[in-house]
Amino acid sequence: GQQLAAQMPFNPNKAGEHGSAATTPQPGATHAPSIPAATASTSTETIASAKVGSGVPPVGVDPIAGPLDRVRADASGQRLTTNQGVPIADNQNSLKIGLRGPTALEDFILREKITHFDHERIPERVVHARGSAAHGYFEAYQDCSELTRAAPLAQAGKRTPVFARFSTVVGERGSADTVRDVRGFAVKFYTDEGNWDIVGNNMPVFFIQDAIKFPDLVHAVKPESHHQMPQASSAHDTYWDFASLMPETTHMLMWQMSDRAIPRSYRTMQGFGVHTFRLVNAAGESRFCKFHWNPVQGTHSLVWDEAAKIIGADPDFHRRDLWEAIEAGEFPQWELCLQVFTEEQAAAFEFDVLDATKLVPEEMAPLMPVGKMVLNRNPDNFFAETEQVAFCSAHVVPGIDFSNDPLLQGRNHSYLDTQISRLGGPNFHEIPINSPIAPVHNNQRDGIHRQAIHRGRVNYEPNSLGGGCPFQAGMQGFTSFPERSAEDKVRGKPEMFADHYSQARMFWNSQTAPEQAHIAAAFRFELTRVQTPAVRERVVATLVNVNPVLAAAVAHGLGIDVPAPLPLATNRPIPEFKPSAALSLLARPGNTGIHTRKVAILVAAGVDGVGVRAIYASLLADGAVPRVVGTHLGKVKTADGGSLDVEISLEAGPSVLYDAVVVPDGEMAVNAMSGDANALDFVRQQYRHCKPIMVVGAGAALLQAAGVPATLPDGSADTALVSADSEALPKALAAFKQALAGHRSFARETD
Ligand code: HDE
Repeated sequence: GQQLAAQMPFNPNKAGEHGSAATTPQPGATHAPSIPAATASTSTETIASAKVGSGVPPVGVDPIAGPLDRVRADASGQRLTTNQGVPIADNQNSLKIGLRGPTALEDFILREKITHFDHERIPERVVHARGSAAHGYFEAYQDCSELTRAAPLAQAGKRTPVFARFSTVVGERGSADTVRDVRGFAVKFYTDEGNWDIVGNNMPVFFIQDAIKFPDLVHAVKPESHHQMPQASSAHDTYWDFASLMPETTHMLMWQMSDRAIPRSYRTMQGFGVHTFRLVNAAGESRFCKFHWNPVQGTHSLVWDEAAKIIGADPDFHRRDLWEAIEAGEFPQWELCLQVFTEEQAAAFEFDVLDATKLVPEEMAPLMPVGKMVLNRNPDNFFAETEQVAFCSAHVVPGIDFSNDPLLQGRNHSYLDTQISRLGGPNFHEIPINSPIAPVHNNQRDGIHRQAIHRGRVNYEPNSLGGGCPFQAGMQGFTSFPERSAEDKVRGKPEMFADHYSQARMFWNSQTAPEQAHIAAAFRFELTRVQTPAVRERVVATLVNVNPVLAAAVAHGLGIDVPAPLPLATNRPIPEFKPSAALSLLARPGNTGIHTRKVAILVAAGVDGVGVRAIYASLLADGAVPRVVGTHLGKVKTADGGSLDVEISLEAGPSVLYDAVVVPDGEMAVNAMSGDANALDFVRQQYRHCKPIMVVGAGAALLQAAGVPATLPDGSADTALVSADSEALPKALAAFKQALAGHRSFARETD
């Protein structure tokens, strides 16, 4: 076959038509050099079978790069052509009847170019429109075949390529990153048994219990239909009207109003599959499972005032952060943990595991780390990859199966369905980013934009004319777990679904004091924006059922009395859950130290240049990202007569874009900055947002000029405010780095 294919004419733009010849790069073909040369010349088939299927590809090699190479375009050294490959002589001028005359309809070059442009946009995702994605791999820690047949978990060290997309839910495609919202956390595994998607969020529960309510939820939270406001925000009447009339949202509201909704980075979020899934092993035995992704970088969130300001300072804050970290070789990693429990255990829980508004506390079923995901390559093209990727909760592989969670069952329909209008037809699985590495053979045919050219006349099964191929895989293939069921067909939900508050209470009780304060402030903010008093009151009446302190704090913020609690929807005894430390964001500091933390070093003429260089080098050596920030670009004169290059100005790089600040020594510089509103705001905001600050020598005067307190509000020492004179610099730097690794000093907060 290969010989035959090699003799065939080869059209590099239609590689898919030419069998295995198409998978071997042509002599002289230039590909984006995103993978090591050794693999760039390996055929897709070899990569798919040898590298993905059976074990461990060489370190740094990404098998998905091979298949994608086939469609990568590289115009370097090439002449400009039409879509038909016709060379274009003049791309500046349309064809006219006389230089000042009308344009000729004959100008096919003009018409083709404009027509294509007219159709460049596709509909954005109905939810999760704004997102960013990256390639990487999943590496299994161990053989999990006792639990599941799932291919990526088949053996220790096995690597499976992945593509992960993070997103906000409510905002449009061009909206800002740091809005208060749930974040999507979707991972596509290109396994050797087909594609498996975990389409999760950064919160482990959801707003509603049944898919039939999803359009109502989304209509309520999206910009209001008469005037399309507000953008990318839940702080408006229709959302809270709906939420307060659906008390099942309460637990999720607690998460949504927590700092989880304003992550510092996509890299510092947890991910959750949310629903109960099934693991099925080769013997057909099944256990329930929840999927958790825990960031090796630790969890870390913004504070609200900072998040709101970043929307203006850099609307691409999260997108840029992910992109830059990967470009810098700081590959973000997450551990995949399975939370496994049996049907018998589930039956004994005081909640229903089919209810997506409930989580399984880690104390009731521990997490088992089974592998890690490493994101190590940015996409080549946003549209081709990040925009066109199509995730689907129903994309499972042998070894993974669904539970009867009515939300999940509805999702399994929705995702494929929505792609048909978003990506324009039923063949979206052939778009390179969506096509599996595992071979695809079936009798599905035709449809808009079909890429594959199926040979022969057999497009049905069973057949004898095609030798019975493609044949059913039998027990090798996907088999649904034969769950027993003999029930009436009804519309309704189990009684246990009616407890809406016990886990919301558990969440509240599991938060640290600053986290609780942030939740109360978030409710206050959102409900202050709500204009209908009855809606505000109904939300507070819901919160009374969660915690009276929370309800009182929110009521106070709204200037209302605490209303009577909303009636409970069940007579069943309400379970009491113990606080779970794992539910606090502060429980996972991470182990990457100060890597990728951005530190501003404020400079002006007369700054201590030697000190700045030493601090810069020391931060850089430990993996942080220092930046010299001054009033304007160019050089500043240093105290010793030398000069420093300013990397960004105070205007373009305001405080909120940095995790910490250093004010170096140099009296003249500090005097100048003490009269500069941008510099004063910079240190004030660093302080207000609880970020580590280091002042050296005269630098302390800038804090005084800005009115930054020298101690914590209770009078005790502020360990995140490090003061050094130039002699003690190494010691001060060590203390500063420690504070930086610990993120923030919430004890300062007076918001
Ligand atoms: Fe989604 N959701 N969803 N969702 N969802 C979509 O699919 C839907 C739900 C999630 O980066 C859509 O391709 C229904 C829960 C993510 O491309 C759509 C229900 C969770 C993404 C859809 C839910 C999610 C989506 C829109 C309730 C966390 C973005 C575009 C029954 C476990 C994936 C698209 C990406 C996207 C439907 C609820 C996560 C319309 C009907 C619960 C991360 O199909």
